Amino acid sequence: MNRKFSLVALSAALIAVAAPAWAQATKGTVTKVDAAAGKVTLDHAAIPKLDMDAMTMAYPVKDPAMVKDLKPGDKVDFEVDGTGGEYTVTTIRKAK
Ligand SMILES: [Cu+2]
Repeated sequence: MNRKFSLVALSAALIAVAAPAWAQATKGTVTKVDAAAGKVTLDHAAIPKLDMDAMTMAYPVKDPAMVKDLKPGDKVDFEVDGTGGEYTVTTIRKAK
């Protein structure tokens, strides 16, 4: 294997590993942040995996630090974990 090919293969492998983390991300807009309570209110698109329509709702976040740099109006990509009717935002980032 030559060096150039190795780099291409490595890059492809990294992309393959990195992609699934956001593959199921949902688009939304922040409407309110309550970092003290560890909550973020999102006007979000439908979330098929949770059978949830587009709506605006408040979600608890896994770690309050995740939302400290967010403010109303920010466009975000986020993921929600939902079990037993309890939804928690597990990842969130500003949309590019
Ligand atoms: Cu919702």
